Amino acid sequence: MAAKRGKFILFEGLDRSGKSTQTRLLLNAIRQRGKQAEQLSFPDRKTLIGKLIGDYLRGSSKPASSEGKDKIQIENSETLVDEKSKDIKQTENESVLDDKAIHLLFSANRWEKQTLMRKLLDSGVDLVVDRYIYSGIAFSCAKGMDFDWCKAPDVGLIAPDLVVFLNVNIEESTAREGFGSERYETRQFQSLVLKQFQKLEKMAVPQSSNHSLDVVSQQPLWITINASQSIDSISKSVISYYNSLQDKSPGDYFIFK
Ligand code: 2DT
Ligand code: MG
Repeated sequence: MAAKRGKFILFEGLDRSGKSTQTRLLLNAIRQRGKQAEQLSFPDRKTLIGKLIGDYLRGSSKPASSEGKDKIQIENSETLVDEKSKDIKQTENESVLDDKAIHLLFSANRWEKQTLMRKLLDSGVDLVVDRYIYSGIAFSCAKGMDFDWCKAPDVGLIAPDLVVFLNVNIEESTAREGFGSERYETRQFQSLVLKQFQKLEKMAVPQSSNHSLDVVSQQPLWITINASQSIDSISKSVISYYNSLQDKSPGDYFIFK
């Protein structure tokens, strides 16, 4: 075990907000100092659970926005039998795509990485993570799901030391190359997700005005960065926040409550 545990930095934001780029830049900056750092991304599509999630995200059906979408309509007319059985088949096929089921899979995908994450942190390795708990809550609540229900399966997970929320203008992010290829990537849904992220931001511990993070806190610190700035200036401010994080001992983590 190392004398100091690694730091856990999380990037959150909408699709195409620059998370992957900033994750890579922070990782490089840490490694250049001779410190070990590893990158994790959620969902981790390589695990068995992650493969189910990947199939779901690549699926063509649009995000559900109402509870009970899978309720089968009862019809009396015999001419509707074919339509009815189509409905039933679709419901069977989509049972794996139920909003609650997929939410739990995203959470399970985090739980299956906990042992590894603890081991890395305790041996002094920094973790730079692309999406985690907050995406889990924001994307599901954007479908109209209950906040407490969405939060519950993640309670007990190791929480990050610092959350960097890359706040992007939706006009900009949805126009970026590659946007629109996966399930949640519609402008309308992204704006609902953004509202949820803004709620989470209000609940989080804000950055202190003097830019020092040595605040005694029971929660990770949340930094919102304007993601329309240049890649370089975003990266510079991320690194300066990283530099001001307090050292902690192995086993001493924030736990998501
Ligand atoms: P990427 O584009 O980053 O691969 O994410 N998502 C993610 C959820 O709905 N719940 C979660 O818990 C996580 C981690 C965000 C794919 C999509 O999955 C969403 C976008
Ligand atoms: Mg994406």
